[in-house]
Amino acid sequence: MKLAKVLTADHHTAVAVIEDDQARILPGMSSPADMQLTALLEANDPLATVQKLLPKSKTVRVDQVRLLAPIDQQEVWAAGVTYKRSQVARMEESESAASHYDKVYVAPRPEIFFKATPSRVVAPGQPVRVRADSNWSVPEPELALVINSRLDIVGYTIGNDMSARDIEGENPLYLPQAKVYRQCCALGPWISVMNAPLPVADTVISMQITRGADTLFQANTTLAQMHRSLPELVSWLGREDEFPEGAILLTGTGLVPDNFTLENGDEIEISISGIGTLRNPVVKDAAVLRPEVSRD
Ligand code: DO4
Ligand code: MG
Repeated sequence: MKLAKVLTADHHTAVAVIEDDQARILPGMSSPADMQLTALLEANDPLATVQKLLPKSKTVRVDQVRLLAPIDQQEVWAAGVTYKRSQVARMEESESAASHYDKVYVAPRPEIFFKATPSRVVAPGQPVRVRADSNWSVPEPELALVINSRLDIVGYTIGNDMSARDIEGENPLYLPQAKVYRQCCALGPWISVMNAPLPVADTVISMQITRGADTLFQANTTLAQMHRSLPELVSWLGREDEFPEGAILLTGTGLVPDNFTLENGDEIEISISGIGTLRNPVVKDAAVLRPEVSRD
């Protein structure tokens, strides 16, 4: 079932079930508009809860609503170096930190970092940003786990962990600046809620980047290439931490374009089989928002 957060034609935020070209808008529940999705994800059986609401839904064409990012108040976290491809790319970009990436790939404790608050997350069709102070930035197409407050994986969506590789490569202590900034993450197009775990061996993640009429990058990988299991990543995220609203966990990238940087106007398309396709244009300003201020 595809559970989307939508903006209706009369400007209301609602949760809808997407079926082909139709959006079945669920009736509002007792929780506030910005917690309706969370209320469903927190239910003991989200699929059964939605099924019960469907007879009271209002059906419109999908093009009559706007898809919002499928997130309420959840924090977005991300795992890193979970695929060999990411380990190799990181070791190449950062001479000084190469051994850290090597070690974290095989260590029991994975790399997990804070990625975004909801205000930094963009919806399908909305621009993701390249920092104006980065000359080497890439999208990272990642399976995103939707987790409730009990740390159950209740759904899956697509995430783009935008990354400034030059900033991250210069010094690993710059990682938060390379990863967390305005419009640094895209999520969507909806949450796939399934009654069985995602089939790891068969799930394909693909990414295409276009500039005008040219395709600059096209590649795919599968979840089977991931070096860790999904429950393993969630259990590390939940160690000594609590997520009263649930959380979104990006699971790392298995695709890293070589000799490539995103530019203003590029288009990114990320597909994950069994979930859907997330498309976003890229924006990069000519100058940084606030110029450098010197020490004296
Ligand atoms: O350590 C840097 C970040 C790694 C990452 O984001 C990834 O592997 O996806
Ligand atoms: Mg990543």
